[in-house]
Amino acid sequence: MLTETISASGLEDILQKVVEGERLDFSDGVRLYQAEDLNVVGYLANIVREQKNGSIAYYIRNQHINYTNICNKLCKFCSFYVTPRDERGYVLEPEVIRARVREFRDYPIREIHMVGGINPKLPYEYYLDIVRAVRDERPQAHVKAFTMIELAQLERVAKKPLEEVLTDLKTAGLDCCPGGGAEVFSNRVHEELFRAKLDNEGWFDVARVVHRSGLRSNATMLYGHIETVEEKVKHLIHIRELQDETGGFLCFVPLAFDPQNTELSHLPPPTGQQNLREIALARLMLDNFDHVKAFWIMVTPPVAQVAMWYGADDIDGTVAHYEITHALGATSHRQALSEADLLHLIAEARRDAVERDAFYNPVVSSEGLPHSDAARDTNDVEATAC
Ligand code: V47
Repeated sequence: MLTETISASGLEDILQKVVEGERLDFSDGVRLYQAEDLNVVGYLANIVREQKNGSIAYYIRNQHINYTNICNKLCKFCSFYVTPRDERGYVLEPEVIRARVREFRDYPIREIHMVGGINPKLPYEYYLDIVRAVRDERPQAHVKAFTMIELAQLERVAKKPLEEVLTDLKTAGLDCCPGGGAEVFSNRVHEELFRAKLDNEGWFDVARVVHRSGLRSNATMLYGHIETVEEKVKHLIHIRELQDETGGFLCFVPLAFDPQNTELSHLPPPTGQQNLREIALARLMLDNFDHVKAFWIMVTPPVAQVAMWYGADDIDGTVAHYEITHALGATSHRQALSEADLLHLIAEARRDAVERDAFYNPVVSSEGLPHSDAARDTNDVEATAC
C-alpha cells in the first residue's frame, strides 16, 4: 500500500536518496514543493527526523522580551514595528527588563530570547546593559539575543569591528543568537518587502563572523507572502552551504507569515497543509542541521503537534509574551502554553518529550532524570501561564 502510494507520487527516486543519506538538489526541492501528496513528503521527512532524533520531541521553558518596537527598516511584512516618531514607540530600560525577568523567578526558565527593532537612538552601551541585566537576574538561563540585522546595527553604533562587538556581548553574557531577519534570500523579495534592511549577502557575512567567533545561531525562513517555490529552495540551499562552511547553526525555524495588521493584510495566512510542507521541506533539504523547529505560536499548537511526524523534532517552548506578531491589536493567537500543555501535545502525538536548554542539552532533574520523565513520575507539572 505504502509502496503504491510512493510510486503514485513519483517521488521514489527521492525516497532512495533519503534512505541512502544522499543530498537533495534544487530540482528535488522544487518537486517536493509541487508534489500533490503531502503525506508522502511528510513520510520522507519523518525518515530523516527519526534518523537524526529518533522519537524525541524537544521543548523548552523560555521567555521572550522585545526591548523596543521602534524600527527604521519599514519591512512590509511586519506588524510589530512603529517608526521613530510614532507615539506608540517604546524602549524597555535595563531595569524594566530585569523586572520582566524577575516576574518568572519561581519558574525554571532555561532561555531568554531577546530581540527588537532597529532603533537608531539606542547607544551601544544600552545593548550591553540589557544583556547584563538578564544575565545578572537569571544566571542559570541562556541569553539568546540579537538577530544578524541587530548585530549589524550594533557594529554601526559601536564604530568598531563586529568581532570586537561579539567579544563585548559574550563578556556581558550573550550565549547564542536567534535566527530572525533572514526572511527569504531573494533580491526580488528583498527589494519589494524589506529594502531598507541588510541585504541577503550582508546577512550571511554577519552570520559567518558570528559563527567564527564561537557563537551559535539559528536560521529562519519567512514564508507565505510573495515568495516563489524556487526562491524558497534557493534559500534552503544557501543556508545549507553556510552550515557546511561553519557548522554554527543550531536549528532551523520555518516562520509562517501572519498578514494581520501588515501592509500585506490582503494575503491569506498559510494553511495547515502549507505549514507542514515547509517543515518537511526544511527537514529534507537541510541534511546538515540537527534540528527543525515547529514554532507553535505561529503554526498553532495542533499543527505543531502533527509536525512532529512531518520533520520537526522541536516544538519550541512556553514562550511568555510573543509580541512580534501580537503587538498592534492581533488577538487570534495564544501567548503562552504551560509545560503541562506541551507535554500533553507531545504525548498525544506519541513522541518522547525531552526538556532542553538553548543548546539542546537535556535538562536533568535533581533525581538525574530528564525533566519530562521526572515530571511524569511525580505528576508535578506546573500549569503556570508561561
Ligand atoms: O525576522 C516579522 C518574523 C522574525 C512577521 O531563533 C514575522 O528560535 C510572521 O526570528 N508574521 C523574528 N513572522 C522572530 C524570529 C524567531 C521566532 C521564534 C524563534 C526563533 C528562534 C526566531 O519574525 C523576523 C521576521 O522574519 N516576522 N513579521 C509576521 N507578520
